[in-house]
Amino acid sequence: MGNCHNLSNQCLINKAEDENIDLVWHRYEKMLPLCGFGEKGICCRICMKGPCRIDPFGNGPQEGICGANADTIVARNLVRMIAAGTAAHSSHGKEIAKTLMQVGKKTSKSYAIKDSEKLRAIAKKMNISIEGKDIYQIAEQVAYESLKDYSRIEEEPCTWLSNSITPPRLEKLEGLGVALNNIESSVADIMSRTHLGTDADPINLLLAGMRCAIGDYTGMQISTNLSDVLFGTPEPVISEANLGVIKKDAVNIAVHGHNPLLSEIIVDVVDEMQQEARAAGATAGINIVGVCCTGNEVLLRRGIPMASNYLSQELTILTGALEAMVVDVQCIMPSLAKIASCYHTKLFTTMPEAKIPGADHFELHDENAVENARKIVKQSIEAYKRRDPNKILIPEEKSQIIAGFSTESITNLLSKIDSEKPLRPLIDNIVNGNIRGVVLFAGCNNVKITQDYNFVHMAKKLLENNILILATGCGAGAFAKNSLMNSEATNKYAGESLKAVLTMLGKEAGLDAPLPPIFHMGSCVDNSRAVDLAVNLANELNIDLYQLPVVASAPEVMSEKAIAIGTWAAGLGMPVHIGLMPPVGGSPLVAEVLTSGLKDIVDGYFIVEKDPLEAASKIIHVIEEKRAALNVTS
Ligand code: XCC
Repeated sequence: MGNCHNLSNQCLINKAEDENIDLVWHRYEKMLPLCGFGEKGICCRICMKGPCRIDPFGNGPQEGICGANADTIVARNLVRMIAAGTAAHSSHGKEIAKTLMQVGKKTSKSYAIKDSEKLRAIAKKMNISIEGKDIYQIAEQVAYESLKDYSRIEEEPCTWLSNSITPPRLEKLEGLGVALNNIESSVADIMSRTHLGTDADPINLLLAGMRCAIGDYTGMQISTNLSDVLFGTPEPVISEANLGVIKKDAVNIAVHGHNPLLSEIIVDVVDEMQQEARAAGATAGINIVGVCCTGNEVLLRRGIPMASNYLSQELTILTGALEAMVVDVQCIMPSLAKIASCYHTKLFTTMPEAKIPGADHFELHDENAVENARKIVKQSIEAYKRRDPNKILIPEEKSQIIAGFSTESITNLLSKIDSEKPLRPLIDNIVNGNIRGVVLFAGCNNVKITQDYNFVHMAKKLLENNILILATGCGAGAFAKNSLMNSEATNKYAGESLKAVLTMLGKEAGLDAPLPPIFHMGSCVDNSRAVDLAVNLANELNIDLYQLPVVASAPEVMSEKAIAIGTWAAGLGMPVHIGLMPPVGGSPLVAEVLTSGLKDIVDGYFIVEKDPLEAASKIIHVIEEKRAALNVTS
């Protein structure tokens, strides 16, 4: 088979059809029509008297067997989604914190401290004295204090919450009783209060959901910051994205999931095994590529190219040139095992909590991480020998990207212009209107929307209107794949004044081209980086977060984690655009609270709009309103 141009996804979807392989899009078609009760959130499976469903048209039952009405059922279902998202993100952070603890105790065989300067800065932020302590003692104490955020009994708010948001925001959250003291108990609280016959008040449930979502935010702060200590704080890096990064003559290994604990080690061991791969006939050696947020983690820190974001993960195997997919946790389609079995591709699971029938399980622990990573790479080299050349179809499409925009790297760059007040150049350009505002794109792909379409079309309109974009997760993947994260994109899509700012910053960065118009800040847990930047701006201006002309957007929202992120973003005061209605349509009350009532309580709220151009217009309107309220209308 030859190469196909442009339609990189479509040609592989056609290939799947020729080979009778079902992909996510086919399974979606087969699932239609989707369950209307489920979509509206009015199906209750919380006890075994039912399942109950409320008739949304008012003709049938309006109460479940226990008497719970649509408002209670919808609110309970929604907050359980938030709890699942929070559990996922924060357990990721806990793993990282436990690893840092082992490093601090000098019992780790596989990990070390890569960014000691950041570790010291974190200790300072956490009020941990570093006087007379060596780096290991500091690491141990930082890890210990971070782990306390998962287990504190005392009532004071989590350390990683109170040290990372603006003082007025903390006060507001404390006043509402949502400045949580313990991430894990906030998840347990949701499970407990949503048990049959406990909390039936939708507003009380939603408030608990907000507290839990703030726990999601807290866990993200821990994940991002402690990962930077262990693996390095991202600096701008040039790489490539899209399926074209898979090389025909290489042993291709995809790392997929979320937690960098495994992928970092895989990247480390590859160097020593290049020769072995060449000896097996792979003239281009070993090529690691990324998928989803594990992909974002290794892209930002190691420059590893990104093959795919969420929805097209199966297509990486369809290329027929992927020797192995190594997965850790979250967003991994169980279908990968079946598709891999149609090819020579090995699927390796690595975490005790994430096994997939049909995959090979190499469990990753600190004591065996390097050894198991070597075994995985070795088996991938073996798999290369079993490739079927007739099955290979690698789309040529790939885009050049500049990634690696951590809060620190942005601040360092700005400090070249103003070393005393590094944020000033950014603030000045926002105040004078060269940059009208900032939109943080986060969240997933959803099969209900043509993959990446809404991200791309919204971004182009926002850029044209001189709005700077930050991106994480699969949103960042969408922009990376679609050539929106390079200097050319600035020249092509940014409005004149935004282009001028990015050109000036590009010069400061030593490029003879502008910075990209969309800053890749990392994986989903790295949404905390965007918050850090916004908090620094707000503190510098002595205002609260909600006053900034900043909006968050998840146009292709899908996972429970995305619901948790959207909820805390609103809780921190941001208007949050989502491209699809979460399953709350069955309760006009809950829908109204989320899209409007919330604004009176926490300043942030949800804007639901599927059409990307309409969504961009609404966001531009909100940004202009915020500018007017700040009196910066120029
Ligand atoms: Fe998953 Fe993070 Fe969503 Fe992508 S963006 S589909 S959650 S990989 Ni987080």
